[in-house]
Amino acid sequence: MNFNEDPHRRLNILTGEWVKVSPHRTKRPWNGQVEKLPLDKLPDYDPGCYLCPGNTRSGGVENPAYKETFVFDNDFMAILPDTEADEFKNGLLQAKTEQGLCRVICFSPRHDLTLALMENDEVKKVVQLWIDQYEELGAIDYINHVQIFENRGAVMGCSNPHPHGQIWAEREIPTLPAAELVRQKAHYEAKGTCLLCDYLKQELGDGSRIIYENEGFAVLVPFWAVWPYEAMILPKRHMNSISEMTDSEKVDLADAVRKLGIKYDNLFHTKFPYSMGIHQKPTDGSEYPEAHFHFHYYPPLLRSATVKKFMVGYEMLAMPQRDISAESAAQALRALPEEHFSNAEQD
Ligand code: H2U
Ligand code: ZN
Repeated sequence: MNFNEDPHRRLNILTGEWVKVSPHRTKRPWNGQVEKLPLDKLPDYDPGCYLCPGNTRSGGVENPAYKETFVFDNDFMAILPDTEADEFKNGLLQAKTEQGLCRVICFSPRHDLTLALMENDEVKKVVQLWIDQYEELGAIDYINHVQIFENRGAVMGCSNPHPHGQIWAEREIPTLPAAELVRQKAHYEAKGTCLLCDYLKQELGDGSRIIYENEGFAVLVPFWAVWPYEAMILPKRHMNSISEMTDSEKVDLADAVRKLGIKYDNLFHTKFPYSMGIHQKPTDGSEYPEAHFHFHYYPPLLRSATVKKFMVGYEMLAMPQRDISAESAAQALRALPEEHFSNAEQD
């Protein structure tokens, strides 16, 4: 089977789902077409931004004059801490109450920055904040899962460019991380080894889908990527959660997050939109030795700063499909500079 010629399907080992790959539709990995749109130059402080230091949010609360990172309880939580446990069953209809809380994390007081444009030690503070929040929220009795994520860019439905992420912490383990844990556990029980440790060993040996690596982390396009430039960040050491990182691993994670962000932005000379998030050990008190923490990045752009991939038609009705192969996407990202284009242009 020729990965670059033959239509085929690939297995997502984390979910058990398949993705269709139609590589013959794009013979060349990278056609070099880049629409260079002018980047809207943002001010470093926006008086109308609800995340900037000192500004007032919708609920009337004033943000402190924060200097590094800042966390607050979301003023419009999607799940609430005081919802009582309740179940509904009527014939085939079922429902359950959800209990939890939502927080917003500002990565920087600077309105105009992004993770890709911040310094490594600043991103390391974001990493530390993720760890602190995971531990603090995970310690709450009824919180069994902490989902940390970032949703970036107007195409992803994010209206505020101020660098920020979110956390939803809740009683139930949500469906996607739960499905990945089932697969990781099955592998662990059958083979006695970690699924993602074994996968990473194979990817590092092969190299064709590796985008970037440092001592502690690998950044790669998963073999089963669905989104054109989908990526994962994986620790090289088996760790169940972000709490287990050494100080140098925190530095390496910050570096991996930055480098992937820079390469993404450099791909189409834009603030590359994406949703990213961390999957790790639930906080229900169980051990989960099979869990290998990792980041998923799901970016929608396909060919330029404005042409995105739509998950419609066949994909909504049948299964996901992609044209460019995971290997071509990784090759394009690997080849890009590790300096952000906006800094390079200033030099
Ligand atoms: P996005 O990451 O999708 O842009 O969401 C930002 C969050 O900020 C969103 O969940 C919250 C919204 O509820 N928010 C506040 O908590 N206070 C505000 O004053 C505005 C927005
Ligand atoms: Zn702002």
